[in-house]
Amino acid sequence: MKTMVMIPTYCEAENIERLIGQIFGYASQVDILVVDDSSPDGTGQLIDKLSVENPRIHVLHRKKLRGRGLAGIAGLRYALNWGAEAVVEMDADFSHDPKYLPALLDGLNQADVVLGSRFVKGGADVGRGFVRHAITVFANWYIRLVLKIGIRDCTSGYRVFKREVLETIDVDSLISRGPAIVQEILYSSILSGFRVKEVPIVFIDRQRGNSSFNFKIMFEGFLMIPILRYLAKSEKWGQLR
Ligand SMILES: Nc1nc2c(ncn2[C@@H]2O[C@H](COP(=O)(O)OP(=O)(O)OP(=O)(O)O)[C@@H](O)[C@H]2O)c(=O)[nH]1
Ligand SMILES: [Mg+2]
Repeated sequence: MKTMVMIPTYCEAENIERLIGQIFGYASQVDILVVDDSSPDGTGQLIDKLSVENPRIHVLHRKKLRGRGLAGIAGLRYALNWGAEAVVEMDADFSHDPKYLPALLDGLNQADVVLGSRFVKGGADVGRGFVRHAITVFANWYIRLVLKIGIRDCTSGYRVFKREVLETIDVDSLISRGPAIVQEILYSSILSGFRVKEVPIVFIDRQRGNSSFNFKIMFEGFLMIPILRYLAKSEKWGQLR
């Protein structure tokens, strides 16, 4: 299956080269796309150099409005245009261990969307401080309650989609500009009737580089959830987007 691993980056120069090496080690058949938002630490130039050496490394430089959501949309669009039959999304900071790639890709035999999940048997959230862990647990409870979905790890950004899912939900119509894109895509996939499977992962806290997490981003994310629910209930889904 033609597979693209899409990694959004903002200041990940300390991580990205080693990560790419490990991804090819665990999943030699994939192409890798890095979507960089003009990182001031030189991540973009580093990937340019790597992509010249290896044509299976692709890079998309975004110059205007920065954001995890906007970068994700651009990356998924690129992967579809490239002809991907499966698209993996993962973070650059090693929280998403590439060793799980074979299990995640294998999950596509039973589902259309496969999530790397911290909250199913065998999964874990390791090394995060009490506050970050509590925020994640609360966010999952809140998202399940508001969106009425039976997913254990709704905030996991480590997942795989079949091409058909991304075509059906229409990535260009997504409205989230920040990390809430993760929930919007998941919810949209479920509303469209696709099967979701959760595969256990042990999530390790970022060891190098700087976090882009802050409370503004967190509150924007919380606010997006009832908006998504409202759009779905009022059958404006797809029209307002
Ligand atoms: N292109 C792009 N990528 C981003 C942006 N913000 C974050 N990312 C990337 O999205 C992924 C997740 O961001 P993280 O900073 O790890 O967010 P987090 O996991 O909530 O927080 P920490 O792990 O504590 O840093 C990483 O690969 C980031 O480099 C952005 O504005 N643009
Ligand atoms: Mg992270």
